Amino acid sequence: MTIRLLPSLPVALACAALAGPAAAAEWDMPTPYGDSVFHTQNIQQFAEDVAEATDGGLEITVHSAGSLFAHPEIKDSVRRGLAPIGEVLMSRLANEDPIFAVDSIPFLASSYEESRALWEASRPMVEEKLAAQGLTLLYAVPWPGQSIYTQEPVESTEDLEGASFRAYNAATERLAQLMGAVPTQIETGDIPTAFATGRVDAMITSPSTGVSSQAWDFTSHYTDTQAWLPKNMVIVNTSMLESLPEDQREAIMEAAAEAETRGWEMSRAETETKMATLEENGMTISAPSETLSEQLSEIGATMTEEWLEDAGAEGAAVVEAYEENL
Ligand code: PCA
Repeated sequence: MTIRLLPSLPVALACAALAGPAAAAEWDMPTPYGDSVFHTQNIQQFAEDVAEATDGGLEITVHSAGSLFAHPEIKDSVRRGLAPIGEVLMSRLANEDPIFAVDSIPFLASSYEESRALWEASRPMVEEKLAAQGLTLLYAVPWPGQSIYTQEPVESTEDLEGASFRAYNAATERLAQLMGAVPTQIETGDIPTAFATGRVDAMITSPSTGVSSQAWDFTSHYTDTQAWLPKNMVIVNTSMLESLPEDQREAIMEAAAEAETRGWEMSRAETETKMATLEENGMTISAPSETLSEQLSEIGATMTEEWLEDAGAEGAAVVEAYEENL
């Protein structure tokens, strides 16, 4: 007697037909920032849009606040396919290529209009650099402008000399050094503890991060420099994207384009509302003094020069395209 281990072809086909449509794909999505942050809320909406457009065929589960992978590991986890999709601060990849840091130079692009022009000028190159690593850029959204948080009023960079200054990328480290402060890298979730334990005395970040970290608990002055708008970007593992059925791929690309438009609007709206929250909680909001403005724009010029030197012909091409877009 022969024992048949495999069902005959007709039986296999019948089983497949009974199983109905292909099982839903489930994607885990690591992100660095907390649930109350507008970037995360935008991503939640993106995930809902994808689920809806695919009739539940592609479910994206968002793991916020570095709960699945810590911020420094997110890009590599997506590249290696440990997570199909994730979010990172673009300028955190500056050590791989200076192009990723173009949005973190003080006063190169400090309004939403300039920031948009810079993004249009730099996007193709960012996409190319990511593609070389098997990654596809889905979209990018800026944080509101970066402003200074301190205990005491800041009239000039001399007031920050020797201060421990919280940094979140290479550019904020360099900025701290150029102001005579001492940079320390701290993730957003660790900001309150870093101030409470005296590891840092000052920081530069958006009103959004000021509010999500309750900056009024450990600083009292917000100096409204709005010096640059660094972006978060959502990236996907290209081969995992390509392994999806075409309609699901299209659903992702469409939801991503909507998330980009929505995210830029959310960011712009946050600048005012979150500054108001800082004020309601007792922080003093002030415009930078003339001296501070001059000093910071000089530092911006230095950092632009350094970046251009670093980024070579590619950097020059991006800045040229940016100026044409303005
Ligand atoms: N918030 C993030 C990046 C820029 C921002 O506004 C942070 O402070 O780390």
